[in-house]
Amino acid sequence: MPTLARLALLLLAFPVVAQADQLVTLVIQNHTFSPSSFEVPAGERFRIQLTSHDESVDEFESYDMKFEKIIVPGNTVTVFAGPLHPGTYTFFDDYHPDQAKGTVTAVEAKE
Ligand SMILES: [Cu+2]
Repeated sequence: MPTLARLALLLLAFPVVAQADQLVTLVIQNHTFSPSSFEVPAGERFRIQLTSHDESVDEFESYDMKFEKIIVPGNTVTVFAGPLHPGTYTFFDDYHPDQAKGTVTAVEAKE
């Protein structure tokens, strides 16, 4: 295959890269996420920025979206997630998993 055609195919395969990632901001306080659930467009990468108002260390984690990050009180961390197929995905604070949990719902873009 000619190099240019190959390059065009490569670009088509990653249409999301050219777009700015959507940013979702969350807070954790008293080991509770706020908001605890939110929506993102399916098929797009996004970032979650989490600020901790907790008084002890938390671990922001998701098996579904494959991230894991320690967050100390007063700090802000950012994780990358997606692109996701339509559906609901969970995240939690691994140090307080029974209390601190939330969901992301990926919704198909409207035509
Ligand atoms: Cu916690």
